[in-house]
Amino acid sequence: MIANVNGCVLELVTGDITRQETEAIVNAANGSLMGGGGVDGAIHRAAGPELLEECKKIRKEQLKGEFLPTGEAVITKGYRLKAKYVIHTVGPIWDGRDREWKMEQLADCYRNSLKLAKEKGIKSISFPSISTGAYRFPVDLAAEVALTAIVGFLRTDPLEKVVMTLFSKEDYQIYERALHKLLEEG
Ligand code: AR6
Repeated sequence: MIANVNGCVLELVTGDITRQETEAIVNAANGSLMGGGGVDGAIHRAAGPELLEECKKIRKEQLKGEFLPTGEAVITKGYRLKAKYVIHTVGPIWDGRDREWKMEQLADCYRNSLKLAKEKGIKSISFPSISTGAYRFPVDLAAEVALTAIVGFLRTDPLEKVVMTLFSKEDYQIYERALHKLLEEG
């Protein structure tokens, strides 16, 4: 599905984000930035070991040894990926509690990644469905939060292209329904 938001192409696709050709792809990382499973593992494998080296440097220098807080984002190069940059963000872990706060943190992941992309002059970016794998955020709620945050950002600050790369047909359909609903509401 393709929508136009304030002159920006917003596209939903199914597929593997490591193969996306947008200028940047977003990684659903954890605060350590040291890699992991899911999309994080796939991105590190496809980018090669230099990615972990740069993440270590960011932990040490930019974050002074601390973890990257939930909802925040940092940027590295893409190394062996087609994408020139990887934006790493940390989604909230869903445990059914603090629902509003977790939704806000998830929205922050999208807003802060887009903000960082804008600051770097990046024109196209792909997101995975942050927090809906190992972090167990319900996909229908995550779709609503993600798309509301993206559309809200683009309405004031458009890029050329934003892609949501969904890993399964089921997730794609959930995001498609959520985007239709959001655009109908205006
Ligand atoms: N391309 C696109 N989407 C993918 C890919 C891929 N190659 N691989 C998985 N997904 P998850 P989280 C989907 O678990 O929930 C890691 O260990 C997946 O099907 O990757 O934010 C980190 O280090 C799901 O829809 O991320 C953290 O510790 C979505 O990506 C933790 O998992 C997110 O699933 C983060 O958990």
